[in-house]
Amino acid sequence: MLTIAVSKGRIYEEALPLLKEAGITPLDDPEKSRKLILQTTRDDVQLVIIRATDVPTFVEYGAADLGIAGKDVLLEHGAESLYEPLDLKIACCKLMTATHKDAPEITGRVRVATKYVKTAQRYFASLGIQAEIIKLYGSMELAPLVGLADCIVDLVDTGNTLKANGLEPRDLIMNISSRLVVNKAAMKMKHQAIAALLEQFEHTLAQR
Ligand code: PRT
Ligand code: MG
Repeated sequence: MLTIAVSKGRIYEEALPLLKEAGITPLDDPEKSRKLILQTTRDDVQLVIIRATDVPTFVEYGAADLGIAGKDVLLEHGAESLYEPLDLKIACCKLMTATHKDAPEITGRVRVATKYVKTAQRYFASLGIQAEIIKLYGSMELAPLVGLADCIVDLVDTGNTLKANGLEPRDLIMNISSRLVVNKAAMKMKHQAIAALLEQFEHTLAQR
């Protein structure tokens, strides 16, 4: 049995066509069902539905053999403990700094609100900017508006969320997409099944 960890929402939606090409169609819809383990049209494959940020943890500990996770989440988790063999090029967006439309350029010392604490720390350190990072779990856009931070580090897709809050994107930290991750022991123990699945995904991606 192969267990694949996936989060609900955009990653699941965009992963479905890829899974389908590999003969994997879940028997329940996670948006409607309360089931956390989904059987699929393949007897040897099941999905576990978890929070996006928990995917690396499940795969690292072998609770799932494979997982699909955003590069943002993997960077923050520290992905040395996982194999990351494939860029699935789904759920794409940009990790960026953002601030008030008329805020001055960031130099010297800066206060940054984000849920990406490690990544933000690394980014500002690489620029030689002293950053005080304030960890938030959501609604980052609010922070500059109420004086909690000078800027934020967050994911940007259309830019509409920033715009609606009078903020604008500033610097690109990294282009983000979702990656297939694999548990290291599973890669050895279930090599044939995992290699076949990887090949199928690669084939589908090459045709896009
Ligand atoms: O939502 P929940 O708290 O359950 O968890 P999550 O936010 O970690 O999960 P989810 O499903 O929202 O995101 C999962 C993954 O999708 C992320 O880890 C990214 O790799 C990827 N992804 C791609 C995005 C976006 N695009 C995105 N636009 N994740 C979040 N956003 C958010 C962003 O944080 C901001 O609030 O959408 C807003 C910006 O969108 P625009 O279009 O207004 O710019
Ligand atoms: Mg979200």
